Amino acid sequence: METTLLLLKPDALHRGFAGRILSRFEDKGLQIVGLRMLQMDAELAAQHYADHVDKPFYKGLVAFMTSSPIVAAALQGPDAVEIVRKIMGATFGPDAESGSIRGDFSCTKTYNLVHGSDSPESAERELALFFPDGNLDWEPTQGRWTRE
Ligand code: 3AN
Repeated sequence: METTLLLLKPDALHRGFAGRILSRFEDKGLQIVGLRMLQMDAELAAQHYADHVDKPFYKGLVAFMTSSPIVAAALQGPDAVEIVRKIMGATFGPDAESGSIRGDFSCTKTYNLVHGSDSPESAERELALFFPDGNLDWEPTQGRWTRE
């Protein structure tokens, strides 16, 4: 069983997609075990995007991510990291497959609606940033039908 971090970026909230996007993960059988609405500050953005600090898009990405509130969700399920990435689609909207969130709702590189951890190790690090109090270990009862 894995738990991963999903972020609904500012564009997802401005465009009123928060509920619809979260529903896609719930529909698949993933469980929301943690949920927060917050505005990232520069420090949290720097920690979260530490791997990208030298990239040319870093400054714009941080400015965008700190510009207005986001939603952070902890999603749990078997292979949650991989499943979430698949449902999100390829990084850039124009490349993302139809049927994925980015494929259906984004036609830009920057405004791609969602972030999902890219490995179990990243998930652990990122969940600690956005859910520092933990409390993600309660036991949902849907598992009889969505787990093997
Ligand atoms: P993903 O979010 O699919 O894991 P990463 O980790 O390669 O993608 O990039 C992190 C974020 O940085 C992306 N979600 C995207 O918003 C942004 N990003 C990456 N490359 C570019 C780029 N060339 N131009 C603008 N934004 C970018």
